[in-house]
Amino acid sequence: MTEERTDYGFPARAWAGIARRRPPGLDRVAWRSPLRGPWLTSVLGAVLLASIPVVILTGLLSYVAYGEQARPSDVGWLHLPMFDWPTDPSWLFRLTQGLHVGLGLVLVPVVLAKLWSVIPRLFAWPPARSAAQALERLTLLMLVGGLLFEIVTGVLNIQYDYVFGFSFYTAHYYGAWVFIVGFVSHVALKLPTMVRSLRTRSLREELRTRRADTRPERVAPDDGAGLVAADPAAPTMSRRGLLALVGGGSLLTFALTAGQTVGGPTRRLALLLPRGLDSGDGPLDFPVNKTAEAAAIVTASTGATWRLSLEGDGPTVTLDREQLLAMTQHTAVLPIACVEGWSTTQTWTGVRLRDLAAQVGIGEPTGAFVKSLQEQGAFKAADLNAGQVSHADALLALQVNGVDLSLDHGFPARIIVPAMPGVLNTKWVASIRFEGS
Ligand SMILES: Nc1nc2c(c(=O)[nH]1)N[C@H]1C(S)=C(S)[C@@H](COP(=O)(O)O)O[C@H]1N2
Ligand SMILES: [Mo]
Repeated sequence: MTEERTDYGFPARAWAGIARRRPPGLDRVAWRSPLRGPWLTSVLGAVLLASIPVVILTGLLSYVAYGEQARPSDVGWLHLPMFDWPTDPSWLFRLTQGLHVGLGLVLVPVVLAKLWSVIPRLFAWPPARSAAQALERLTLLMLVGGLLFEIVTGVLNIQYDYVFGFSFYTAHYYGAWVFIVGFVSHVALKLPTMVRSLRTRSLREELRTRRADTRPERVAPDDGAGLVAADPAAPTMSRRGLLALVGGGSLLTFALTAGQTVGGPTRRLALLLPRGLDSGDGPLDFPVNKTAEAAAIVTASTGATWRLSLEGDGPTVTLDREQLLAMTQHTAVLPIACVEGWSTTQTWTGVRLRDLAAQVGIGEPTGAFVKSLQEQGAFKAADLNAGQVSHADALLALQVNGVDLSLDHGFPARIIVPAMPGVLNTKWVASIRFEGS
């Protein structure tokens, strides 16, 4: 006699045993909120479905914008097809990165509410009833695990809290792919349910319903996906109240973040931006990513003995700051947009990079490698692409807002190029090697 088997291939009797042996405590957890149900989950899901692709796309664009060199490690076959990051419009990276960080933060309350809305499913026992369901739950693990990992690493990064012993960049990138696989599978599996569930109630009606009139969702016994409480408690808030709470949470997050990009007095509100608020006097008062002290830049090396060395076709040319100031100066209003989400637009003056390339016999630069005086740390060098070296507003800045750069902003000279990620705008430049002809 052959024993009956489940889809897992387990003997049915053994599986029935596992199913019966619910871990202690699980059945005592009673999820009784009368608000939970497929409609509520679907409303939150629809918001995330509309917005998360923007966060994913802008995140992947950030990877492209960084270019090859800024990456601390090789990501193997997850490498994306690359294109040269453009220089126009100059606010491009400010927009894409601001959206990535800003929208990512604003969605946190929505994500938490959605997790709350499906939590009974987390405690479902047995964990899966068929092979298909086991696979679905694996994609859920990638979805939820990946998302929480991205939120935690992302938030720690903008807090400058590199508590983890691995590269933020690599971890956030790998985590993103785990999440993307989970997200795409989840949408593919659940989209029909979401659409169906959204039709079961009217949002407008729901926004008019008071707590006293709030009733559990009515669903077919096999269609509630275990979300609707079997024994619902009396409502402590309406669905309207819950949506307002989530929306309010998102608005508050927005208010505490937007200042980091809007700037001016609103920057004081940007509590999620722990950059020092006092970063210099008057024209120099805009955020400093890393101070000269933190980068171990010694004042001696930036003083009168400082020389810029230029390499290209032929012998190396060295220039001091006076000689650079004697060259044609160009002024451009350009943003610094940091990967951490903050940005600021300032008026920079200095020598065009293409004029410097001409000094070493390169009439048509196709790239440049910039090195800083900085000896340690991650951002001490950068590779610029052809567009970035040859743009008319691509500068080796000597001044900002009409005054000499401060040491913290990169004195004696720093790179500033339109639409380039903040990190590549090297401060305390020591040398530039131009490629081209
Ligand atoms: N040498 C060097 N250049 C650097 C950095 C650095 O740490 N070292 N930080 C970069 C980063 S991440 C940003 S966002 C900008 C910030 O410029 P700011 O401090 O003048 O605002 O400088 C870039 N240039
Ligand atoms: Mo940055």
